[in-house]
Amino acid sequence: MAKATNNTAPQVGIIMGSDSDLPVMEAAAEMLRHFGIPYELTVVSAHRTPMRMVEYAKAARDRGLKVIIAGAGGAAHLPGMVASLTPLPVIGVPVKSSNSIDGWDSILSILQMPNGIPVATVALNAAKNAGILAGSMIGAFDAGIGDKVAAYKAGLEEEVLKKASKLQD
Ligand code: RP5
Repeated sequence: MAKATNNTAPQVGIIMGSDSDLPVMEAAAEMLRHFGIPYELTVVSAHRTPMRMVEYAKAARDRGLKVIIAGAGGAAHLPGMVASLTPLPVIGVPVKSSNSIDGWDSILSILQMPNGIPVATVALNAAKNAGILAGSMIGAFDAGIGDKVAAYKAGLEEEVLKKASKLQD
């Protein structure tokens, strides 16, 4: 169904409601490549391809996925509906689509889930953070990946400290 990025079985599924979300969602894939986590990426629409969404979510765990990153804009029901159909953790990325109400439509559609069906919602268009969060989840059970996430965060700290020391000079 979904296109895998290499020969290794994907651990993270990146899905999005439309190919128009791809420019935003690519940042999640970039972080997963950085951490060396195999992933797959495809379009699954809650409204335009509802049966495909059900099939994808129902099969995800048995296919070996560990985390799903779902991005959508507008009436962004994809992450929540997928979360209702799988026990896997779902990270939701609110995408600011072209006809959005400043992105609030996407944010609230993904964030305001009912009790019992959580979606880990990142900030508007923050697919990069979704990739890092997926890395942290996989890294909690895989020391090699955990070390890569730790190194990434150490790099951020180093960068800030370098800038801070320049300001002091
Ligand atoms: C949502 O509608 C998609 O996730 C996208 O963000 C938005 C607009 O989709 P297109 O009309 O560009 O295909 O389902």
